[in-house]
Amino acid sequence: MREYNPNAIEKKWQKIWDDEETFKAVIDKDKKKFYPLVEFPYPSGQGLHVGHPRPYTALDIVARKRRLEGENVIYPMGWDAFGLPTENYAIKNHIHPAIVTRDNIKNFKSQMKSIGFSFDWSREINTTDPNYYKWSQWIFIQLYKHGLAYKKEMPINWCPSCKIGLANEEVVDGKCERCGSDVTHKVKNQWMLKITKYADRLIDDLDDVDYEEKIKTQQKNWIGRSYGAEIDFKLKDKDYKLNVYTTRPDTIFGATYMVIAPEHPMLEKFKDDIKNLDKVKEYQTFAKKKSDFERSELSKEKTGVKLDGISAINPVNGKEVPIWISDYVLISYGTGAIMAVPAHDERDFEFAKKFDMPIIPVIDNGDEELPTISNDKGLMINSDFLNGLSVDEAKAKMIEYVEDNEIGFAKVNYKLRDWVFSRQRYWGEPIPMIYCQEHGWVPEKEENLPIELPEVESYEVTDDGESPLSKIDDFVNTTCPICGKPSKRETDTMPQWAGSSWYYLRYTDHNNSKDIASKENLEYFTPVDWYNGGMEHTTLHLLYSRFWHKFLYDIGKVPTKEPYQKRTSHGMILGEDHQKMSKSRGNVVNPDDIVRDYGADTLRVYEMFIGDFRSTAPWSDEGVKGCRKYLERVFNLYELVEDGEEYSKDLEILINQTIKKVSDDYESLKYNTAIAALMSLLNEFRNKGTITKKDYKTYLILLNPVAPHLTEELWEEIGFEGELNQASWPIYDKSKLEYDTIELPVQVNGKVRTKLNISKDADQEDAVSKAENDKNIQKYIDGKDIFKVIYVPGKILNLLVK
Ligand code: ANZ
Repeated sequence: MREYNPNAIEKKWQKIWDDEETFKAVIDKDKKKFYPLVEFPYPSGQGLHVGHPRPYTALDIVARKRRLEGENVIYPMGWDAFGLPTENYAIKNHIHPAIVTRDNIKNFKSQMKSIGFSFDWSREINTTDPNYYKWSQWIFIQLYKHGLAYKKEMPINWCPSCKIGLANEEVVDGKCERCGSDVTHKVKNQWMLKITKYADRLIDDLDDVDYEEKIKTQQKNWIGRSYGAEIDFKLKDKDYKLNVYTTRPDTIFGATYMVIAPEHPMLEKFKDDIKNLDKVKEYQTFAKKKSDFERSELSKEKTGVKLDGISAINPVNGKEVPIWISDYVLISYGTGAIMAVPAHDERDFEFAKKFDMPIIPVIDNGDEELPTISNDKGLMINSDFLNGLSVDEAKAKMIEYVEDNEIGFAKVNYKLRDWVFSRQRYWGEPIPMIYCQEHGWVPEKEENLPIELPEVESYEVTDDGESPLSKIDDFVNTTCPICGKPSKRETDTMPQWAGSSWYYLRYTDHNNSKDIASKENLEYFTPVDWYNGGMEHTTLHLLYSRFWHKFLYDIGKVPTKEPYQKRTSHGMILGEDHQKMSKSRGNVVNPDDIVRDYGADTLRVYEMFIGDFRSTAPWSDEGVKGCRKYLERVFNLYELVEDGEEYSKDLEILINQTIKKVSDDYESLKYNTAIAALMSLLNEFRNKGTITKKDYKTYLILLNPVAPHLTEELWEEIGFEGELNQASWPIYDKSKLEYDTIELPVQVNGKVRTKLNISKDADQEDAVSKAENDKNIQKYIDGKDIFKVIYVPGKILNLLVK
């Protein structure tokens, strides 16, 4: 066996691909385009991690295969480079974040190149490049002009340690996603984007795309559309209506008390009437410390304070009901107030039990214990004019009733909140807005974009939580684009999600200085045909970018309603100890080491062979070695090759089957089984001892998408025409997918006695003579007379004997 030296081979081919711009995508209207996309990374200081190459290799396989099938593939890569870790690193080490970013990108890029991805590097983008973020700012201005960006005083999630406002999505289990500190609340004037205006379309248009079902479900749940009603409860002896949102207007006769959020404005308004105001205030302070997540946790012990001195009237029966404040009602959802129906709602039930409130069932559910939650089958009771109706009928009737009596209306609600778009940080896109005493907020003139980040001495957030930009007079002081009078610039920057909300558009025309991308390029290349990314981005990035895309579609900038035709996701790669890889656990595997010690092709094969692509998989050094061994055997396969322009006769069917399997599997995320099929074909080659050139050629092409360097090298070595990347993907012969021989059941007097391996087209004479020579059959026919033969070729042979 000759020695396989991947490092030399890999460097050689990477250079050829670079020099020849093999993977550069150019518009060619005669060819079908294919746009696969993987999430561009945040270029962190740690460099590439073995988790990164998993999706990159997967779609690289599809990209390479599709090119061989004659499609025009655009497979781009870039850098999502704004973000806190770089800024924090810059602060700590006194290096400009732009320099940190540049160095990190350099490292990431060389790592990626060493793995041989077929990215079109000529289209590389970087979200921190002013030529890129100019267009992020431009999109912001369009959003503003269309009423989709606005400033609002918001109780925002606040991380006291990062000193930064967090979007709901950045709060995980009540803690800051980045640093793990407990998140509190703070009122801030923030730029908001009205993603809620797109809530319906973000749900309904999921019908038109091919996303994995779990991704669709997560998006729908996140948007959380629910159908219900808003109903007014008058305060007793006051001219004030307390408005509640309920999805269950049918249960209103069971509303025995009300709960308002501790932040509800009614509390301020009636502070003179509330006799226990001290207790109320104390509770407000207590609630402020918790995140929405903690507050709405089901299992949590219920807390609350009953308002002393004010109460409300149930509008359908005139009964007086007490009002409580409790943190399980959130100010940010519905109206911030609820009618509590303890008989049919779990939280209300727990609360009522704890504070001894009456519980009145209004749906007859037989003997089931309260609270009955899934009560769609029972009929209404204790509910006056609703009695005897089904839940659905009662809902409709109640909505009609409240509308007729002008005490409410039908209402659709969404869990989705508008997107908090401001960050009081340095390392982000400056929000291109100017505040003028006379004209209020005015967008910067488009011809002045980009508004570049100024050089600063210190990136530290100010203690009052304002952006470091607020301390730079040169930046802050400007003039009003309308009247020219001295005005002040916005000093907040955009969140990390801005640049990634439209990057896939920029790849199609990344140098365009007049537009986000030209119409022609967008029309040719978009939408993205296949986007693979992590499940952790389903409710953040994926939703945000769909929102921006729909907006751009509405203003005529992009040709399609949806950015991504298909979305799949991959599982995480764990450490050898089956734990998430992390520095502190010491179980991190560096892809550079694998490339150096085993070769990039081995890394690629292993990353795909590690297990089902959608599932998490633990790393194993043994597994890596196994993949390396496999490639060594491929490297030595040439020994078996003899001349021959056709497939070896006895391998023909297996090869056709393998072409079919590998082709199908590469397209359906079953990379591991495709590789297994190639490994077993290799074994058959070895068993046979010799193979034809055609056998070899097909094998190299099938393996090429996974192990591109090695296969190119072998292709060149044996002298096949051109480079492998210009070859054509093999097409299997449908008539040669099954072996001719079948297992033919043979019956004697109607009972199956054996199965014969026989050609499926064998004639009767042949079949009978084979049967007569079979030991199992001889037992039953010896000394007897075959008086009749029933034979259905390929199905059955029945011998009738006497
Ligand atoms: C009465 C009722 C009876 C309710 C019943 C439920 C069951 P979704 O589906 O999530 O939209 N709710 C309304 N606003 C709330 C807030 N700000 N904080 C906490 N809970 C709130 O849920 C809507 C239901 O959640 C509403 O319907 C309300 O309780 C509660 F048998 O009203 B329901």
